[in-house]
Amino acid sequence: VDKERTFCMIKPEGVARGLVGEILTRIEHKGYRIVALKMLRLTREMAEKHYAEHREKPFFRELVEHITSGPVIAMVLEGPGVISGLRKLMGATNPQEAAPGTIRGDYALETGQNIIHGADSLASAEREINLYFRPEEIMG
Ligand code: DAT
Ligand code: MG
Repeated sequence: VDKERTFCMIKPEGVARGLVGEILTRIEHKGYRIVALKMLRLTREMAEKHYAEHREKPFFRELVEHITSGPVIAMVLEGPGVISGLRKLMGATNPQEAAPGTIRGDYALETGQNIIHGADSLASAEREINLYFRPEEIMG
């Protein structure tokens, strides 16, 4: 669907390293529309909701510490196939396995510092968009 939407976040290390412009450029050059965007610092509660699917993982605590460690950029992206398309722009979860040319492949080395988050399915995209944005904050 042309109006498919996904949720994307530039994680604290991406903001701290000054990669916001580079990442937004890649997203826009691909042709996706940024239909909502904000900078915020996650509370522990928000982080635990965001990563609820990983609650039982050994790295959950670390994950919550990390995502709350500094400001992030949260956004809603729109375009044909944007959910899987963003995942392709991001590259593999482990940046050492991410292909060159992908965001993680080009700018990261550690799984725990992999710069960018993107929803992995339609259900996740809808859940995450609603976690961060009110309907009136999303430009149609
Ligand atoms: P992705 O961010 O590619 O969707 P995921 O949903 O499996 O990956 O995991 C969420 C985040 O958790 C990931 O971006 C980095 C961290 N993570 C994943 N696997 C990890 C591991 N084995 N050790 C430490 N951190 C991990
Ligand atoms: Mg994931």
